[in-house]
Amino acid sequence: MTPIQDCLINKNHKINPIWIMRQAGRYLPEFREIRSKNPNFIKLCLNENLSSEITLQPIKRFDFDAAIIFSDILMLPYGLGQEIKFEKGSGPKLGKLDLDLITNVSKDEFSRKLNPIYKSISNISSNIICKNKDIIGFVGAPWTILVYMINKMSPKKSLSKEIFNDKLFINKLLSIITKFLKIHIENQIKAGATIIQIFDSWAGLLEDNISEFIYEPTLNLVNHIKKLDVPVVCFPRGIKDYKNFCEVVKPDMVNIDYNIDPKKIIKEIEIPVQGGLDPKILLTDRENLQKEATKYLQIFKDHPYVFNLGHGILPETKIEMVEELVKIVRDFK
Ligand code: 1CP
Repeated sequence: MTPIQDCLINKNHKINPIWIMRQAGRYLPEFREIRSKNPNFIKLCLNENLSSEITLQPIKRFDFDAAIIFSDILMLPYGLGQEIKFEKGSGPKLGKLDLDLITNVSKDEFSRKLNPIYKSISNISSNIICKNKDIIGFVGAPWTILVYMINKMSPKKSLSKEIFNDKLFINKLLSIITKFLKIHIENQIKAGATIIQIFDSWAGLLEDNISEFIYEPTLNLVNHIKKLDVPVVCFPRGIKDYKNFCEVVKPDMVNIDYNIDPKKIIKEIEIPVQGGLDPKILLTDRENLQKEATKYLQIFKDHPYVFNLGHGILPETKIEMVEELVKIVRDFK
């Protein structure tokens, strides 16, 4: 059994598994090298040989307990035919959203467009380096995908709140997105994904309608994944009430963000927990890293806990600090 699956099932497991969000990314020189020769990000995600190689880069360096497939949550709008470009420095830019067009996309057409991702998962899962490791497939939560599809860029850049006024439109779009997320998840599992993580990076944008726009569509996905007999991890970043989220959505594990007090979580949440450490801690020094990482390990020492960060690793992170973090987690007793 893999270390993470053991942690999910066995309350008395001893060692905390570790992997890192965005572990295949710009902090790695070997990733930057491939990226510099491949300026088109979508094409890179759809190059099964290169995406497999990138996925394995952090495994070779740090021997993490899970490989997360190198792809992007925004491959979903791409699969639905919405234009998408990643421009240097300004993040993703999406084209016109045509509801009639995406309503008529067939399951086969969608799966065919994203097929290199599934081939890459299958490559990785048969690679000997991944023996006894989980292969993490992932999707964006319906709400987060909807935000990008309607806003057409990162809400970090700009967000006009009026776009969320048309509830009928939102519900229609959420239901199309959810239908295709299920197909994308099934395809990833068939190809060899052993865990699915749902990233709801913009869950924190909503103050009203949380139940309708976040809980219900996510619960729908979670129930679907459970039927496929694969554990599901939710990351509802920025949500205020993790306890309530877990009670309603019931994922197998929840990834907490770095604004959440782990001492509060340990009292409130019974299910396995993942993550939490602020990625900025990796930009400080070894002593501080030791102190902050040990804080999480101590707090969760009698709770099923997978070590991870409270958001993606930052591109300016030094390799030595990641090596140090892995050592701290593996040496903790
Ligand atoms: O070289 C580059 O500039 C590419 C940077 C990059 C990378 C490495 C992007 C662009 N996506 C990815 C890969 C990626 N994205 C992975 C797989 C690799 C891994 O984790 O090791 C995963 C799981 C994601 C997920 C993802 N993409 C999320 C959810 C997690 C999170 O960070 O909140 C989101 C929101 C995206 C959208 C996205 N992809 C890339 C950018 C610049 C953005 C926009 C982020 C924003 O709105 O600010």
